[in-house]
Amino acid sequence: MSDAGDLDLNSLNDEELTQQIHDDLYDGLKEEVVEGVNILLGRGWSPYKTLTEGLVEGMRIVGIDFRDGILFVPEVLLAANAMKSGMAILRPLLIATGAPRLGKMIIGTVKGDIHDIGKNLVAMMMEGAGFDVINLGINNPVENYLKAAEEHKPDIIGMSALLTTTMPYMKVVIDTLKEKGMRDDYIVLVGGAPLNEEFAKAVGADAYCRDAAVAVETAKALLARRHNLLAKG
Ligand code: B1M
Repeated sequence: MSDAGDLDLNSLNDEELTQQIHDDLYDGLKEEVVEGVNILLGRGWSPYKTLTEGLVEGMRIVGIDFRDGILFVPEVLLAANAMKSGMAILRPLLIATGAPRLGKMIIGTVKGDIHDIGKNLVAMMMEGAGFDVINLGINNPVENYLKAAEEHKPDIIGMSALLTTTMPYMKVVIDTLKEKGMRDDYIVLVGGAPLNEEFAKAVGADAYCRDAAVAVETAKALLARRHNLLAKG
């Protein structure tokens, strides 16, 4: 899509550079994406603005062409790797906010699903907002959630699914928590592109989170509500 070879990214204005990052992400050009992200940060862009307008928007475009059969798995994998390199620069900046510690969350992508960019982004934003986050990675069977819940005693269990074929597994996890009498010990948040509020309700989650920023707001609100309820006895 782009001809990034001998282009001086510094010579582009913000709008052109953002567009170029989208193109470089699309082409899986890791080093160029990293350079673009660093330039935007150097120009005073916040890590969050850089993340959403530079990287997430770029990946949205990749998703459209993947859906339409213009891009295939190998190309999308390269794009995902370029995205992750950009995220690696932003992560320490997003989590180093010095926010007071609010609580603990475990989060993982469910069994059968290996998509992890959105889940990692949620983990980063939650850390930045003051949550301790235990990231369980991808392809998690229910046992992993149970083991991590027992070991880390989190306030929140987060689950991510990007496939219509894997999202029903969230119900397996929640039903197992119910069977074991553990469901009410946790706030369960779910997210991922194919989900919606109705689905979250149907599987018995506490809330659906459309994106990472909503995940942070929802976690804070539900945790505050829980603390109030506990205080009232
Ligand atoms: Co996949 N893939 N993929 N893929 N892939 C989708 C999801 C798809 C929609 C593409 C398409 O057709 N348009 C489609 C699913 C269709 C469907 O189910 N109806 C699809 C498919 C079909 C597949 C394969 C089956 C392809 C194949 O092999 N033929 C295969 C499945 C592999 C598997 O999991 N078993 C596959 C593989 C891959 C790659 C490995 C190539 C790669 C993943 C790399 C990686 O993650 N490390 C990949 C990618 C990159 C995508 C798209 C293009 C982008 C996903 C992404 O990273 N988005 C995706 C297209 C799309 O989603 N439109 C697609 C950016 C990210 C920031 O957004 O993940 O939505 P998102 O996360 C958001 C919110 O959803 C929310 O917050 C995040 C940040 O704002 N959120 C949460 C997410 N998780 C949350 C958890 C929470 C809260 C909020 O917990 C509290």
